[in-house]
This record gives sequence, structure tokens and C-alpha cells, in this order.
Amino acid sequence: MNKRIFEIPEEDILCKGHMACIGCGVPLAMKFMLKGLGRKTILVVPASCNSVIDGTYPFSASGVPLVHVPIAAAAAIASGIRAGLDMIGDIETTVAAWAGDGGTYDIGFQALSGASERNENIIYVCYDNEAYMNTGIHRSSASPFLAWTTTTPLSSPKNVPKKNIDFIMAEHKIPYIATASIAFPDDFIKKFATAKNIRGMRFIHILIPCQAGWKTNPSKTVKIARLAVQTGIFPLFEIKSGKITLNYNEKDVPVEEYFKLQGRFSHLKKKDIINIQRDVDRNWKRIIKLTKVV
Ligand SMILES: Cc1ncc(C[n+]2csc(CCOP(=O)(O)OP(=O)(O)O)c2C)c(N)n1
Ligand SMILES: [Mg+2]
Repeated sequence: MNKRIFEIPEEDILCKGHMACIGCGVPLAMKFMLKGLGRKTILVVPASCNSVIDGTYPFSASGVPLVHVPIAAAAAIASGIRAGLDMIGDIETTVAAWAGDGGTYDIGFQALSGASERNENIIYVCYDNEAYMNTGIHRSSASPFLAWTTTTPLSSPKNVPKKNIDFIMAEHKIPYIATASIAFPDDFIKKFATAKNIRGMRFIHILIPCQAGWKTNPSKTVKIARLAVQTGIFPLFEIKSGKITLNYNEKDVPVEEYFKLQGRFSHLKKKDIINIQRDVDRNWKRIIKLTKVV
């Protein structure tokens, strides 16, 4: 785990009174992100839960300018805002897209891939709650293998694995990629503070438990986020200029501990859990191997 080498700002830029569900991990992530990025930030938010969480016009809980945009266009609109700021000589303001998994893995992917290939000078954040939550818990390509969603009911749970967005992004050869967890605030805030000072395309992926969609106890949101890291299901790493570093080196908890707190996995059989554990172990070994590549 990264040692704390900077002071975390006391000030909370995210305001109280946002409209998230009780136990939602999104405001916590937004709060940590804004501590890392500071007030000179413009947020670009495609249709998602966060469009609601921010509040209804003329109110906004984010504490920084926030632009609501169509779901397919976050990376393109963030690129345009960056170009506009550059034209007026504002190189200080950070432009950050803040999109859900549906808006990133699926509907917004062509804009994201295009902006990455052009190495646009923006930060793109995917807050991943593993389904289209805002419109009714529909499966996305970020939903895990065998997860229940309203479009993958128990009679036919999701039958393909979650798309590996981090390594797809790595193939775009952008300067900075990181995963972050609300259960590891120091590491989380440090990654945003690091990203802020890098030029070019930066991609940060946050796993966010959703009590409504994951069928969990709202008081367990942070615990479940921590278990995702401790089981190796959601490893914490950074890829800087192609070099990968693990930020949390232990993987000492069986995946079952993560699954048993979530109703969306309550139908899993012993053999399913054994198979998933095998996949997680394989993926972990792959990442360890990549950390040794110079
Ligand atoms: C082109 C388009 N298709 C569908 C929608 C409807 N829609 C609005 S929010 C949303 C869910 C987005 O899911 P995700 O990006 O995962 O964010 P979450 O709601 O989970 O926070 C959808 C499908 C839309 N606004 N535009
Ligand atoms: Mg989602």
C-alpha cells in the first residue's frame, strides 16, 4: 500500500444534501476524488445515477462546475471543454469525466477509445457499480459472471465474464491508469493527486458497491469494497507509462467471503465459487507476472 506522502485536504468540496440512496458508495468516491483534484475542476457527467445524485436544477451538490451530457459523449465533451480552456489560456483547471460502467464499458466506449488514442489531456473516471443502476439494475458488460440483474434473472444469470476495461485501456498506451477503492482512501486520493499532475489521457476505475443493485446491507458498503480488494477480485494497481505496480499486495481472503454478503450472488453453487476462485487466482498471477516486466 502507498505510504501517505502528502496531506489530505480537510475541506470537503462535495456538499451535504446530495440525492444518493442510503449506503451508496458514489458520494464517498466523489468526495475523495475532489480532495485529490481540488476546486479548479470541471466535471463532465453522462446520464447515470450521478446525474440524480448531484441534485435537481438549480441545485448541485458537487461544489465544482458540473456539465450534464448525453451518455455516449462524456470523453468527447470533456475533450472539447479542455480545448476551450486551452484556447483561453487556462491550463490550471482539470477536466474530469465521471461516468458509470454502462456509460464507459458500453455506450460511451467509442468516445473514450477515440479520446485515448488522441491522448486528450483529460481525466476519465469510471465509477463502476457493475450494472445500469439508474434505469433499473440492467446488466452491463461490467456485470460479473453469474451475477443476478433484472435483465439476467435467476433463470439465466450473466453467462460471460466482466470485460477487462483496465487492460483494454492499457492497450491505448495512455500515460496513466489506476484502480481505486473507497475502502482505501489514502491510496484513492493519492491516485487522483498523481493523475492531476500528469498531462494527457488518464483513466481511473473505481469499484462502487450499490446496495439496491447488489442486494446488500447499506451499512456494509465500505466492507464489501474492501473485500473486493482483499479477495483479489478488484486488485489495486497503477499503470504509469506502461509499467504496472500493485498497491495492495495481499490476497488472503477467499472470494466466498465477498459473495456471501451480496444477494445478487445468493444463487451461486459451491462449484461456481470454486470456478470463480480459480479465475481470480489466475488473474492475480497474471498481474504479479506483469509487475515484473520491465
Ligand atoms: C443513449 C442513451 N441510452 C440510454 C439512456 C438511459 N439511461 C440513462 S442513465 C442509464 C444508466 C447508466 O448506467 P451506468 O452508466 O452504469 O450508470 P449508473 O446508473 O449505474 O450510475 C441509462 C441506460 C440514455 N440516457 N441515453
Ligand atoms: Mg452502473
